[in-house]
Amino acid sequence: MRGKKGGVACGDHATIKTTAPGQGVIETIEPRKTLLYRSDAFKKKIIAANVSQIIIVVAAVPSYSEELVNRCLVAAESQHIRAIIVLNKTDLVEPTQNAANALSLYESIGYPLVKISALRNISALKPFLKGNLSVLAGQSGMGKSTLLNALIPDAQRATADISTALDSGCHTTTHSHLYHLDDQSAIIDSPGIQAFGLHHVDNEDLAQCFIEFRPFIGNCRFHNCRHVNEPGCALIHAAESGKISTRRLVFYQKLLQKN
Ligand SMILES: Nc1nc2c(ncn2[C@@H]2O[C@H](COP(=O)(O)OP(=O)(O)OP(=O)(O)O)[C@@H](O)[C@H]2O)c(=O)[nH]1
Ligand SMILES: [Mg+2]
Ligand SMILES: [Zn+2]
Repeated sequence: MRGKKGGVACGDHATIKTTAPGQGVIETIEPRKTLLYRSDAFKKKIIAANVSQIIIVVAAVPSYSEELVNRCLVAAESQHIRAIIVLNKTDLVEPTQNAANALSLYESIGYPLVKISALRNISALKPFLKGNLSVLAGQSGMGKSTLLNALIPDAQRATADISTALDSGCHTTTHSHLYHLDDQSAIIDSPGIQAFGLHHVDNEDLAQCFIEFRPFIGNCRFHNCRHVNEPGCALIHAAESGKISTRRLVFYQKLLQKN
């Protein structure tokens, strides 16, 4: 980039002016189709530009955070980015079982849940990659870079043992990198994320980002219902009658307060 720093993200399309053989400067960045980012009150952190799909990578070891999964889903929905959940490390059979049970909720509301072992077999994921620009996102240590290496052995992404003492990853990947899979498909490996700020998602738009809430929105007694404790709330009623999950409604309400 000439002059202004930053501004360009992995996945951007740019026009470049060559200044010397093998060298150039970015002149312009084309308008973005999507922008996946997180934010707090002070700054925004871009994860990737122009992606059509986010692949949320989770594993039973180290334990994944359901809150982070929910936050990734909200960020994706707010940008109309397709989301799928990959449960990695299925070779760790016993711990994986609990995770699979907990994640079946997301499958039931419409998100594909793809179970793989990046170390042994990733074939279940391959059909989802066709025709997409995907980004691998998730906590440190879930196996994003291991998965990328399984897809593209030449990539030789650094991976690292998880620090089991802390039950967390150790932030091995520090920079995003895009890899082409074929003419129409590419995938981005990104650094592990610990916290996913959603300051940029307005409270009024939040309920729409919970896809299974959509059929009920608009049916509340009050048109400006926040779906917290209002009488005649269609979402609270839907949760009480088992049509939507209380877990997700509670998470929505929690997010509403924080934002
Ligand atoms: N048992 C098992 N271990 C795996 C699997 N996939 C990855 N791992 C291990 O998990 C650890 C972390 O993997 P990474 O690929 O570095 O994780 P990452 O998500 O890229 O982590 P960051 O770059 O820090 O965000 C490594 O020790 C991997 O060998 C798997 O399918 N099964
Ligand atoms: Mg990595
Ligand atoms: Zn309501």
